Amino acid sequence: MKTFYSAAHLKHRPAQEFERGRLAPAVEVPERAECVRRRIEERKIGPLLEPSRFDDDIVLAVHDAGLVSFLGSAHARWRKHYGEDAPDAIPSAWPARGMSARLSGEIESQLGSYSFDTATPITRGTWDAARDAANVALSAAEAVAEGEGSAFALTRPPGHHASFDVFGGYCYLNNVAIAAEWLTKKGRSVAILDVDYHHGNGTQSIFYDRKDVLFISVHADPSFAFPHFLGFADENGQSTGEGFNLNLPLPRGTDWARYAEALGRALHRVRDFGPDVLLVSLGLDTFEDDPIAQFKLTRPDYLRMGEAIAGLKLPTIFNFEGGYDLNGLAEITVNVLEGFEGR
Ligand code: FKS
Ligand code: ZN
Repeated sequence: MKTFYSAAHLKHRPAQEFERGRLAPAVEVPERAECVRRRIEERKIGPLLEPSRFDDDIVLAVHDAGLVSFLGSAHARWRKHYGEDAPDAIPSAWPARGMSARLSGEIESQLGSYSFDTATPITRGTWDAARDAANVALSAAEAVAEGEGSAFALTRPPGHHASFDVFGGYCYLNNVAIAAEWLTKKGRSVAILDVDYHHGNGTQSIFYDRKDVLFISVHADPSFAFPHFLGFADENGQSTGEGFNLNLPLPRGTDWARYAEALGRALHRVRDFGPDVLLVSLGLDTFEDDPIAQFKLTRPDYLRMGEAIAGLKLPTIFNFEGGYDLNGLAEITVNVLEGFEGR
């Protein structure tokens, strides 16, 4: 299958994030996408293609114009405020309960208003990387709309935690949501299957009141896992979108037997819905050796995952999200693609 990839992701290299009350080395690093790209080439999965450039219109069909212009100018404004060699921008105050959500032009005010965590630094190159990741996802969607049976969008930074007007969880723009929106504008119905360890709160919220985009997520129960505040089993969608959101939260220590059962339910729901296109938010942090997650999937399980998704016989776009074990990441990612292709 075709893989879309942009070297622009290399410009996004956050140094640190807050972890357990301390600044720790960031885990969402360029080497993640680089090791996957190398293995795609070694295993001859298919051509590696640069994305086309898509207009801002499609980004703005998903995201708030204020968020988009903030992200585009944030680091320059941060440097203006704190000096040319200021480190990555990390928010430190948010408009929580009991405060006004008034937005001032001040950089700290905007950083807090548009974000939900401390794990998502804005660096000098973040915007270029995030904007081209959207192009990567859109290019994969375009390839499938033009008749490819499948495509892989090797996006970085990831996207599924970014909502209409809030970035966070290592995500700035919601690549999968932007691709899904583009497909619906081309008249296609879309199912999004999110298999990242973490709930795709951004994607869920963007499509929560819509029935032309089905959102299904299999993830670690938010009662113990990030993003903590969304992803519970009783979130089913609202108004016209009621019944078109399905969350399948799983406990700590989930292994393939338990995972496969949930995945089976998810695939069943996709089949019932009968979309024109399937978009997979492909997070690989369900792996047993993942440093920030607590599921127990093993290397061969990812072949099974790919095979199970192939069973739907739908035009399918795989879109890279999380996954942090740099020893296993390339192999398990490509296992999903090879399992899908029956190789
Ligand atoms: C403090 C704990 C914050 C953030 C976890 C983010 C997970 C991101 C992801 C994505 F796919 F978006 F990359 N943990 N350091 O894996 O869901
Ligand atoms: Zn994740």
